[in-house]
Amino acid sequence: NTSPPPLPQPVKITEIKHTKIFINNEWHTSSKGKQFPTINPATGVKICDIEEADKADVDEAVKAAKAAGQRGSVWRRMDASSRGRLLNRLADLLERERAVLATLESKDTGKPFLHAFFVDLDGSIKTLRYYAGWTDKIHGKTMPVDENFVCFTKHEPIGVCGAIIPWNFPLLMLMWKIAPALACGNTVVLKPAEQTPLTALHVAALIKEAGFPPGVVNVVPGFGPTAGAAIAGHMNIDKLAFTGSTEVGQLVKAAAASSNLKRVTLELGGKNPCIVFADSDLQLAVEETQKGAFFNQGQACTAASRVYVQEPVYEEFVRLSVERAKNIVIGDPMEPRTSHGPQIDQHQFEKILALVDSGKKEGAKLEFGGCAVEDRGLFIHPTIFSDVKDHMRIAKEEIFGPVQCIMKFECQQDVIDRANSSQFGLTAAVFTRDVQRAMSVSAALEAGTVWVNCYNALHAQTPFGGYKMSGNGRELGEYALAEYTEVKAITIKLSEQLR
Ligand code: TXE
Repeated sequence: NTSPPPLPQPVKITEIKHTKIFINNEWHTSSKGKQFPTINPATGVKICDIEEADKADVDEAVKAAKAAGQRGSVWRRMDASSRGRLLNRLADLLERERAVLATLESKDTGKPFLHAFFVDLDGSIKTLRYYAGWTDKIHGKTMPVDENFVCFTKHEPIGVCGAIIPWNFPLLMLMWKIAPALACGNTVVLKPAEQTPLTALHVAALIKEAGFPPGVVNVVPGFGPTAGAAIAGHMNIDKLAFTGSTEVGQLVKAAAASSNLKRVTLELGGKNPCIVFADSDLQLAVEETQKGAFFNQGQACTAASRVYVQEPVYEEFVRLSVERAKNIVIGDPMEPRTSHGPQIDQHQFEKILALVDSGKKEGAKLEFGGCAVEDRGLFIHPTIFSDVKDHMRIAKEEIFGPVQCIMKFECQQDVIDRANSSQFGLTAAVFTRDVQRAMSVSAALEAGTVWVNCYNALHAQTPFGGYKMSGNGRELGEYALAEYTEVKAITIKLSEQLR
């Protein structure tokens, strides 16, 4: 029998189980007695109310996290290999709850259920398992110092790690933060985005079920200027990992500097160039750049938002891109055929449409889409502009919506300069069949990730992060361990030299 396995199905959820603040493995109501609604962006209907954390709740969460990580605590005394087993057990629970979590994620963000199931859940589980394997492999070094000293380093946990995450990949961003933090023995206070608290709270219940000691992970749903600012400026948070807008990235780094100089990693915006050379596999380039532009309704920091196509294949590239866009199915995110859902909220919806309008006004050629879906709330048609010029707003600003901007180029040196002329430097892509060219262009691009003949190829093993104003530090891979450890040098004086 060669028939493919049946597609996973969304789960019928009649009542959301976890809506409260999670501190010390217990559920708490808001200290201010406030709640906020979380809305399904596909329907505009409220899913449920969530207990709203503010500064006082963050203080409680930090107290719990600090106590959980102090010298002599269960967590601090736990063998590294046992920490790995706990992370793997959490991954097992994510596998068990995969359809539930994908359903919650789809309802809360509007992304198609199957994307949540196959992309977000897959990435989350793999991230956990990858860092589970690291727990007992975080080694120091021995230094051959002069005279009769022995010197070695230990990599120790930093302490309480604050995490502030966005709404575009709520579960995946949570795992990118907590998995390396816990692997290195830290404790965590995490604030999900106010638009999408559901999967973080469900995972909190699984963290308790897996057997993590109380206080090791705390989840404080709430808003940026209140709960988020309390984390960024907290005197007892030792490290902050933030993913979100560049503006807020600047605010949290300033707050970290003026409070206790907590370590900060930032993963911010992008305006990611893709360079398609005339010798490339054009069909592949069309597919990958378009998936890169429209994936997650364009709400991705890696969005392929500037596509430079070499002059001889430019017309054909535009034609094929428009053909391909016609096959995108806009609809109910729970339906298996749907490939395109709504934007997250009214604010983003309006920001995107304003940028689309600016593109029309500034003279870009609208090839496809270019407006909201009629009578359908927050849905926007996938949009393609050609003849985009570098000075236009749509070529410079992060749109964070389903808008593909296609530009023409003639020579390699020129396109590299244009690709690099941005404040951002997150990702970039090159399409060519020439290995020498792929290597030369990759070397010249100012970006933390360069994809060659592929797009959005992210792996738990590979570091991710930005040059320039796209961020500081790296997430994922072995590199992320350095962001979650302090290095201690221990120097011992011996009575005689070891020679
Ligand atoms: O981001 P915010 P928004 C970009 C994208 C998007 C724009 C605005 O261009 O259109 O940002 O999105 C918390 N102190 N990205 O407004 O506000 C907030 O509660 C501490 C790119 O949603 O940066 C949420 O948890 N925290 C991005 C998180 O910051 C604060 C993903 C992100 O929200 C805060 C999302 C404050 N003063 C948006 N204000 C990416 N890199 O993938 C807000 N927050």
